[in-house]
Amino acid sequence: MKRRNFIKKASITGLSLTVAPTLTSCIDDENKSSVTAVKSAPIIPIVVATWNFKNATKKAWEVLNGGGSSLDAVEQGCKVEEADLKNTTVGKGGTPDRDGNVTLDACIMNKEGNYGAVVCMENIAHPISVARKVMEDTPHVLLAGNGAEQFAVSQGFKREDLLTEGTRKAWEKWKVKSEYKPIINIENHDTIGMLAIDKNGDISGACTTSGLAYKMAGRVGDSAVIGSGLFIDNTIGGATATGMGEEVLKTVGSFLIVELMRQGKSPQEACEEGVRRIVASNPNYKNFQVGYVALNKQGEYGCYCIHGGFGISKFQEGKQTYIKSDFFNKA
Ligand code: SD4
Repeated sequence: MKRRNFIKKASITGLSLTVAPTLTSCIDDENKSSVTAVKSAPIIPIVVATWNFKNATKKAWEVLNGGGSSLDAVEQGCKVEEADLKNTTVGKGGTPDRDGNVTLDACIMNKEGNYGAVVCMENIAHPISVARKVMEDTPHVLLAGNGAEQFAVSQGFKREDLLTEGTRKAWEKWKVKSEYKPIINIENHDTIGMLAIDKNGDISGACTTSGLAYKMAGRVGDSAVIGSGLFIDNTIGGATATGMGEEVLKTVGSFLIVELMRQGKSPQEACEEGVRRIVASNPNYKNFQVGYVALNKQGEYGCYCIHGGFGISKFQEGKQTYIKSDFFNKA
């Protein structure tokens, strides 16, 4: 029986859904089978993140396992990727815009529903920590450009050149043709969005990126915009996104997914609906990728994307897993 029919039937017959197995379209790479059976009690702590960010989820897990808050876990986890020069879409070593400037977007959201973000910030290697400062130490939620950089410096962050030898050379090569053509899953899609539930059962999230490679100067994507790249509601769960930010922004993707979970959808069903909204309104979907991951307060997770190749990393019960996401475009 199809899961949706099962749910329909179950609600008509009054069957309890809390003990029913929830099959997701995520595939556990190690077990080669569908995962995420519902357990009656949440299995926490747990951290999930976009892509195969093993080191980041490991760091977040260490924080959670040591009794740390989900907020500390997502900040510390994301910082691992921001510091990794091999990751060319996050933090230092991120790919620059068309003019050769590395501009970073990041946001963080806590269990109280507070949010802090920086967009289009240059010269500061850890935008996720600046975003947290914006949330905790200013009366605002979002600082942009020079203002964000100045605020960071005033808080003790040091200015540094974020362009590396490798990203500079790649940009110079790109300039020869100056073609703006994102390549699905390759050039532009390694943003880290992370969701964690700590031992107290509280959820937080963070998202950090250098955005689309060779974007126009001043371009801001979804990652640091509340409700688009990230949304957290501690009574429901959270969602985060990676991929073509313009499409996520237009559908307010992460907020949509959390609201769908509020209405009773599983994280998997909500992610699938989030992707369908994009595809339904955009015949051009074959040319770009969007991937979502969601986590509810029961510790259930789900992920879905437009094209194959996306996956999520998870750390739960002391074990790390990479989970391949199912996808829409099977043609
Ligand atoms: C953006 N969503 O700026 C980001 C890009 C991304 O991996 O996810 N890169 O549109």
